[in-house]
Formats: sequence, structure tokens, C-alpha cells
Amino acid sequence: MRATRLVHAALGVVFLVLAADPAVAQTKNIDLITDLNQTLLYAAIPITILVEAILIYAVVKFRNNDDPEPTRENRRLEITWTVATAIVLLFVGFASYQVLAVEEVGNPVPGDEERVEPTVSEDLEGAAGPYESEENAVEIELHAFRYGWEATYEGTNVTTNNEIRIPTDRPVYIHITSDDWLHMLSAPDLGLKQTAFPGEYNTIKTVAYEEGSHQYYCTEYCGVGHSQMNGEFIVMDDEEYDQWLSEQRSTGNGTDAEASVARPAA
Ligand SMILES: [Cu+2]
Repeated sequence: MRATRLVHAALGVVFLVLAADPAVAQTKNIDLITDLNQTLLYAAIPITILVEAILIYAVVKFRNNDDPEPTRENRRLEITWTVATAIVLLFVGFASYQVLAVEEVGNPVPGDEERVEPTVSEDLEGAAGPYESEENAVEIELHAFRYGWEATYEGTNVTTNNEIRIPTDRPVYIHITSDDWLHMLSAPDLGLKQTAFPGEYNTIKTVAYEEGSHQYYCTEYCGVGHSQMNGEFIVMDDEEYDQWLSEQRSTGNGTDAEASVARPAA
């Protein structure tokens, strides 16, 4: 009776986990990451239940066994769990590779012949430009510094401090570098994370699906101002974005988020 109830409770938990629908995907990046997480649950949940069931069974069955005997060799059992483990690892490896091989998660590779030259201000290695076919792509150069962020929008001198604006439904390339030492951009809602190294660029690629505003953080401890090194990721409607950018261009400056820290002159 009690066992049946336990099984029902376990099945209920499995059902809830699988039925829980993640919030609307904000970007292709977070979409890929949550999908992989969901796929891996199909392997993780049965394994967890199996291991726990064997554990509980052994504890109950052998609770009064004061004179245990060592297990005898069982070749069939050993082959079974070796093969089963191999299958699980292959499943996890294959599922992960499907996601890691996508540029939005694994990062675009610089130097690809089908890419255009990245729009960056400094002669540093590491930036990957958009594909020739991505005519509507947006490029942003992002400088991290103690303690803030400055974004420059491709081909303009429009800059925003502690604020990054991107349009929906267009490939976005963000070339990140640092003015001093290690920092890291992390926008968890959007599934974006990348290190800012001094003296080189790292490019992250994304496609945003939904308009909205999301916090981003520095997640590499960089000094006393680290905890204030946050900013706002603003995903704008495609047309509004173009309009905003041309307005900024005509006034010759960008908008600064409140309490922004200006990037020190080099
Ligand atoms: Cu930092």
C-alpha cells in the first residue's frame, strides 16, 4: 500500500517536471540551452529513480543482516552496467554536441571565409564578423572596464553606457573586449555569457525573439566596484531600433543608463 503511494508520488513529480513549460524563449541562445536541459532530464530522471529504488530496496531488505556475504562475480551484470553507462554517456554527448556546435552557444569562429570583416575599432584578434548572407546583421563593440560597460554601434560613434540595445529577429554580433583586466558579460535571461579579455575580442552571437528589458552582470570578480558592474539589455522592435539608432546619430551621442560610469579616456 505504502509502496504504491510512493510510486504514485514519484510519477507525479516526473510528470510535473516534464510538463513544466519554460517561459517564452527570449533568444535563440536560451532556447537551445533550455531544450538541452529538458532532453537531458529524459536520461537523468529514470536513472535517479532507478538508483534511489535500488538503494531503498537494499536498505529495507538487508536492514537486519548482521552477517553480510561478499557479492560473487557476475559477468553478465558487469557487462550490462558498462554498456548501459556507455549508452547514457553517448546520449548525453550527442545531445550536448548538437547544442554546443551551434554558433549562438558555441560562439562564432573568426577567420571563416564566408564571413565579412568584423566592424571593430582596434586591431585585435578574435572578432568574428557576420556571414555574407546575413545582410541585416547588427554588430556592437562592447568594452568592459573598471567598473562599467561601453557599447559602440557598428559604423557609428553612438555609444551607450551600461546599456546594450539590440533589435528583434536579426542576427546580433557583440564583440567583447576589456580595457583593463578580466570581466565577464552575463545575461542569464538571454542565455548570453562571455569573458572580456584585455587585448583580444570574443564574439557572441544571438537572435532575440521578444522585446523586453533584461539585467546583465559582470560575473568575473574584478575589484571593489564589481557588484555595481551591471547593465540593462534592451531588446527593441526591429524598426524602433533603427529609428533609435538614427536619432542618436543625428544628435551625435548615445543614451546613458542612470548612474552610469563613463569609460575613462584611453
Ligand atoms: Cu567586472
